Amino acid sequence: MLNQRMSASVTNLLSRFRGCLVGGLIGDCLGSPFEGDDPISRSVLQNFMDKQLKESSKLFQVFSYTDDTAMTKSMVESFVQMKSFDAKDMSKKFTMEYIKEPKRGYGGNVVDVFSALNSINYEHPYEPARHQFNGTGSYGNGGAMRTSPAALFGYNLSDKELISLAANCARITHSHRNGFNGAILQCLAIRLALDTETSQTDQSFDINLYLNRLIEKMNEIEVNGCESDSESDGLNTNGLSRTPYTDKLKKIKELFSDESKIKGLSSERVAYLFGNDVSALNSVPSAIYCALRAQKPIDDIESDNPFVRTLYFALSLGGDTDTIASMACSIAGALYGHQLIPNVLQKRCEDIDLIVKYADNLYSFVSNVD
Ligand code: F2R
Ligand code: MG
Ligand code: MG
Repeated sequence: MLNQRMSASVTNLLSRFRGCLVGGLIGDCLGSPFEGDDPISRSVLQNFMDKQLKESSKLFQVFSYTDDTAMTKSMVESFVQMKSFDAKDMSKKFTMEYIKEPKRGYGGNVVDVFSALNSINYEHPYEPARHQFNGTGSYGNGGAMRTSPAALFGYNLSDKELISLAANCARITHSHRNGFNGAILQCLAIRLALDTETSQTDQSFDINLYLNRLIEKMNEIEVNGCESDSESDGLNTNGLSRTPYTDKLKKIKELFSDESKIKGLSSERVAYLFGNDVSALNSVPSAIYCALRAQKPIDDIESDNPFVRTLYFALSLGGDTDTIASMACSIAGALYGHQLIPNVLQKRCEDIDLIVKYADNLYSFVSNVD
């Protein structure tokens, strides 16, 4: 039986679930060749994208996924098998996946968490992450990059319950408040995208409303904390803003209030304003910016498809391209649905069929609960 949230919801929810996971996979696979580069020129990228969008390339290149997708897959597998969130099982799945395929480009320090989890037999799944970085915890974007399954599995939850789910999934590896708050923000950005009606003719939607809702939620979380906050979660901000995500979202809103400001903003400037590195604070707001900016045409990006523009713009920021593109394209996929994602881009990704199946599994779960 469909519950209240589902029955009142937007059109094409299955397509949006698929779009979200497939978008994340495409961003990761096509972003990984550029990870660590400086902002990338539009001509280099146009060549790259033209090649990837061609069906008839002689050597049809398929790109491997990285840690972003490896951990996303483990999240889905844990949710689907356990039919609930089980921190012990999820922490074990992350670790087993890493042991099976360690060369997926994992973060520099998160591998120590896997090793510690394994040595304590997953009995206290939040403990190892708390000891990272002399007890401050990781503020890397590893919690945010894999959060899309939480947004889908938690589709029927209240906002409060979803926020707690996203935080708890992230805290297995990221106990710094900027680490798990980044995961919460990315999760809420996907939830809002799933709920946002887009125009059938030009895929437009109300960006101001979208940002107002995100700002309201993040401000509440950053000011009051979420249920997962505790003394050791990096609440001491050492004189920095206590609301860094809200501050960046407000800046994004300010820019979008003036079309001329947005139009003139280069990729370099976006990377400078919002970041392009492996910290969650310097990548999640950037990913949201890319997904929103791509709703309208962008100078020098030759595509009338907002999903393709999202990918393109996210890659152009340089830096942590696989992760920023993965997060941006998850949001774009949840907004526009699977049907807008070019088939040829999907075929370029390792495990595309499995990812579609995983999206269907999550959709079945949320549409069958009483
Ligand atoms: N690791 C990478 N890319 C490196 C190059 C990969 C290469 N292409 C290859 O093939 O090998 N990418 C992946 O890592 C990011 C996610 O990282 P995650 O999971 O957050 O890891 P970690 O180790 O927790 O944090 C990452 C780095 O952030 C800094 N850091 C975090 N918290 C800190 C703190 N409290 N104090 C100081 N520094 C902190 C550290 O430098 C960590 O190593 C994604 O981009 C993914 O794609
Ligand atoms: Mg990666
Ligand atoms: Mg990355």
